[in-house]
Amino acid sequence: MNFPKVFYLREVFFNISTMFNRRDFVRSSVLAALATAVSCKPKPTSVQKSNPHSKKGKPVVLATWDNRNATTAAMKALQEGGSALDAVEAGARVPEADPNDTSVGYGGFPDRDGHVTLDACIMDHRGNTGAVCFLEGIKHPISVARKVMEQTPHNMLCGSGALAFAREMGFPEENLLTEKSRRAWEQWLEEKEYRPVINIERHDTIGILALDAQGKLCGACTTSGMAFKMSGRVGDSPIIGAGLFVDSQVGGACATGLGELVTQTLGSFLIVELMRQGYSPQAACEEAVVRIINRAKAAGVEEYQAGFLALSKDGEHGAYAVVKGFNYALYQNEQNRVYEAGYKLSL
Ligand code: SD4
Repeated sequence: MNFPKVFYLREVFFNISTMFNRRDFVRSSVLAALATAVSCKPKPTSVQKSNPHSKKGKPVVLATWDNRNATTAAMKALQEGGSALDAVEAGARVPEADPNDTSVGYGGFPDRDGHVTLDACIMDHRGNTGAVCFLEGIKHPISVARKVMEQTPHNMLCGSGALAFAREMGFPEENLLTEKSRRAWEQWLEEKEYRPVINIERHDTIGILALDAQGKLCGACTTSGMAFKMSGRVGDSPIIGAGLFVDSQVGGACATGLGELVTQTLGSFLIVELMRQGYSPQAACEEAVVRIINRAKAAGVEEYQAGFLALSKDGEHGAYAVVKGFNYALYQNEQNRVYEAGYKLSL
């Protein structure tokens, strides 16, 4: 049963007590015993299922896709005495600066009007959050998101407000549209006749989680979003709970893939809450993928991908995707490796 326990029990009580019309004390004692039995029922073993590559051990850095350069930078930050927050920021800045990564920062594919617009968020081990969305002309939105968290009373700044804040904080403005991305956009204009298409994806967004040796867990997520999106479109990546969620007492999770579906299911928050209820990181990721598939069916979305990563406070990880092709980088026990994630649907 996937309902949070409290909600589920409340429903059980409400339905049963209405049926019996609150008749007598004996019956309510039976109900109490029944409820206790439900709550003590052992969890099915599938919720404790572990990832075949999962180990325990701190420190650990986990990132979506083959972002081994990012996990290296994050681990280096930790080894040099930086915090888990420094680590995820350092890691996220690597693909942001890479002109060949067409899903993140500099060189990201533009929207359908030819503008590169960026989304990012960051979350620390205390539960503080910062985010920017629809930001143009700044190569490192993750660092602007961190400044939002640390220097403002707000969670998120958007568009021209985010840009004005970035300028105020001294971030340089640059043209982020590379020649390669401009050509890809022009070709898309010819083929797609300027129609918004929901399932165009390149899938290289980075979500990154770092757990330091002291057990502090932080996360970051940064993207240029869906390629050739409508102007102003914001995906899941800068939305706390959707593209990223962290609770140092439990674990963290991040997402990549079709942002509309990830946002509609609040996938990262869901995973952390399932881990809080005793799900392993792997089982929690698998459940989040099932929710995505159900949502896609209901919305009539046919071709899509979404993938999740989860990291527990003990350093155990999980990874799962809708379809084949999602991989991730794990830096743990002095090894920096890429693994293929499991997936639910075979095409
Ligand atoms: C978005 N989730 O904006 C992002 C896209 C993505 O790899 O993950 N691409 O919907």
